[in-house]
Amino acid sequence: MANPLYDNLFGKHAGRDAPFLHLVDGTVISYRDFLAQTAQLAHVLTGLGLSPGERVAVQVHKSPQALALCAACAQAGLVFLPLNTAYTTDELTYFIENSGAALVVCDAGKTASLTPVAAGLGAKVETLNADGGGSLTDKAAAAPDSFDTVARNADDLAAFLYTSGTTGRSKGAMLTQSNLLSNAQTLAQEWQFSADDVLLHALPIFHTHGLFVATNVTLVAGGSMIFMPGFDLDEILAQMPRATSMMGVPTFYTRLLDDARFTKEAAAHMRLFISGSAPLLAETHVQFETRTGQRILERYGMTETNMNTSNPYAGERRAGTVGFPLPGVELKITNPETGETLPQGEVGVIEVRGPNVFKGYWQMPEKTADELRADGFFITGDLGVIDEAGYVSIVGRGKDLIISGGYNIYPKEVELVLDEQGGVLESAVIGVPHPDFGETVVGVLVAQPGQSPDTDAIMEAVKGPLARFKHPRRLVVVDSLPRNTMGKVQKNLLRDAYKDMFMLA
Ligand code: MCA
Ligand code: AMP
Repeated sequence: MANPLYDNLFGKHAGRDAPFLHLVDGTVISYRDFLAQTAQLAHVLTGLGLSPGERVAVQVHKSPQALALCAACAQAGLVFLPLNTAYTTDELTYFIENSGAALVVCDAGKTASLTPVAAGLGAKVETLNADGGGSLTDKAAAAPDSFDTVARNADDLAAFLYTSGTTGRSKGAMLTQSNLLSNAQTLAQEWQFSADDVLLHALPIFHTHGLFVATNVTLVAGGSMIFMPGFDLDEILAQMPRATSMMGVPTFYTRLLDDARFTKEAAAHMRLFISGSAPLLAETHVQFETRTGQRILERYGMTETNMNTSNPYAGERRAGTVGFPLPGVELKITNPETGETLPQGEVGVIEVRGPNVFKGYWQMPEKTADELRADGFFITGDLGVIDEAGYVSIVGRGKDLIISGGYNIYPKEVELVLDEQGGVLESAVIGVPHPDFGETVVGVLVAQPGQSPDTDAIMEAVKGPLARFKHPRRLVVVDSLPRNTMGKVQKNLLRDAYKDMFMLA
């Protein structure tokens, strides 16, 4: 009987009294205690009648119990489906329906809106609140603290993460046990994580970055994490002297640099700062080194692939690049029209292949075929170039995507909502530079003839269908959208017209 993911991340720590989680209130949770809670939760999940391979949709605040629920899904052979806490009921309804989740776990405050959705699908609902209380942990408290791990194969599904598309609805990226495990093992080695590492963990645990990269790398190495509910600058600065490493989106680093308390001394105990999920400006990299004497290590990944490239731990961490393909990952730059591999130095679409690449999109064979080639290469939609030394740089996006503070926003999804609003003939949603979030959302509206859209009412109306981070930060009304001869909206011209909107003091 074996379950590679559970055995190699969690099971191998059975009985260890070493710390796994340090909470900001001073509580320390050992591996032994964490695994006991995991086992109790696994009993609850199987007691609810869930069978291996079924999906568990989870929209809960970050807590040790939420992480134990993820581990319990691995131990019980279930597919973990984490969901952004900012998602609205409209958004959640789609994810629950599309995934065919057998269980929905949410905050008690969400049960009234989600119970009817779940009931319509025959799914059960349990609660898990920000403080770790709720029906799930109540039941777990009475369960045995050891559990016979359910056997799974390396190729079995371990997680579903929804990622939006340039057209239509979100797609459930199916990640296998071996996708997650192989990447975590590679990263732990590349970044030289050990049992002595104490990782400052301020990322959410509903995305690849905080869940699979930060947590799984720590588990592979047997280190510990300072597990913070979210990004709190004061708390990060207070905790840094006892941490060795941190992973963050670029906003973490620009916020640190904006604070005079962040000095070389404040960072002296840290051996590694890692950035990803969005482009780190070369300027931020340089400022960081000037301030701390340390170079941020930038890496590049995607929900569908986990991590693909990384700057070297020991060699030169080159600003503005995402480093080299990870061991086991093949990366090529191709012509977007023909799919032909381009010579070194030319800009094209980044394609990757390796044990990290997902199995496909849940019940979307056409979308899978569009992006995942039969030979195993995944077409990322990112535009890149490889320099003569082999460093990969991301120079743009072939896909229409905005990344705000590390969260992805697909303009199409916002445009569909804006187009429905009173007085709006059509809309174009663009990303423009933002000092804190890197990029932010601007909606450009064209009025119906003879009408003037009420932008305040529109900002109110988007709250139902769209999570807060997707809301336009500004709406502008124009006479018409610029189009090329094919009739396609020229978003580059709009981006250029509004590029200084948030940057000028
Ligand atoms: C919060 N808000 C945001 C964002 N975060 N709006 C746009 N973009 C955001 N990222 C909203 C809040 O709801 C609030 O709205 C207002 O903006 C100000 O929030 P603030 O307090 O400043 O934000 P915060 O709570 O401090 O959060 C900012 C953050 C957070 C720390 C940067 O967004 C974050 O943790 N981002 C990390 C995301 C991440 O993990 N990405 C990885 C996915 P109001 O004013 O109305 O209340 S990508 C991935 O996994 C791939 C594979 C990869 O490569 O890593
Ligand atoms: P997600 O869909 O959340 O997995 O986001 C993946 C996307 O984030 C990638 O396709 C890139 O566009 C972007 N991304 C991740 N890491 C980096 C990075 N270091 N530099 C630039 N873009 C990045």
